Amino acid sequence: MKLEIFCLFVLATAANTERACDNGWLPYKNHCYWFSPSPDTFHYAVIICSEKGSKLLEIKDAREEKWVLLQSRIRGYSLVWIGLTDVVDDGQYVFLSSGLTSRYSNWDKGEPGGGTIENCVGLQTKGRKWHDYLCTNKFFYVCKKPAKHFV
Ligand SMILES: [Ca+2]
Repeated sequence: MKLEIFCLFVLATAANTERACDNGWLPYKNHCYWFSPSPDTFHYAVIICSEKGSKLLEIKDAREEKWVLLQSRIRGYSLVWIGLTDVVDDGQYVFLSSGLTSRYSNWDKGEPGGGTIENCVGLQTKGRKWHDYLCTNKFFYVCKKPAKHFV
């Protein structure tokens, strides 16, 4: 009897998770994340995320970043694009979706250092720091959208 109740609980939990995020998306703190199977340019990553009804990852805080790093490293990514760019005003990095500056930042020493040449931000999964890169580089990326209900 106890085992049956436990099984029901597990099933209910699994069903909840499925409703919160579509297949292929991972839930974390009220959001769903999709990890790209292949690397692409910053621009193409933005298009793919948009087509999926989501945004290229905009990191809110160190905790979320830590979780993304974990998920990225088990997939063998060495770097992921994040949705920050200074393409409009060099040196002024803003979120791609809102145009606003990020409260959280995690630049490596001497970064961003690419001037007007490098205008897109990548998170290095080994160094766990941000660097600016040529937007035409091809890196793995993460799409993010709100979960359908809180998990
Ligand atoms: Ca720049």
